[in-house]
Amino acid sequence: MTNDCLFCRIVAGEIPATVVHETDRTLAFRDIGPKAPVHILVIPKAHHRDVAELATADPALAGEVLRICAVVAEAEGLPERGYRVLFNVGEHGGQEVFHVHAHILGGKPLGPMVA
Ligand code: DGP
Repeated sequence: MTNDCLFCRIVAGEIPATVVHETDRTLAFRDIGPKAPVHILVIPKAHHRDVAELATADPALAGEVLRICAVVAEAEGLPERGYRVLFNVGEHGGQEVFHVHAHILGGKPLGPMVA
């Protein structure tokens, strides 16, 4: 837990969030500014800056985050039509919150990825 990290504070219950799934090591909650009908963030509870740092420090936990993405997508009914999972990394990647999070986006056609 780092006191100045927004998502650590959500994990600690200090900032409210609409939680859709929780395990010992992960938390999934709805994005505050959804970019699609379904927009959920999946995070490890432990603080890691981005997915590269997480995958290096704790590859099992990185895998667990991906597994939870599949679980949450299933619970939201997304697999039939498809959905997107993405990680933003760093300034050029558009990362704004420096506690690694997977975005799950779905519920409408998302089209091709654009830079
Ligand atoms: P990124 O650009 O990849 O760092 O995405 C950060 C996301 O976090 C962005 O889509 C908006 C979301 N977000 C920011 N603050 C909050 C918050 O306080 N609560 C929730 N639920 N989502 C937040």
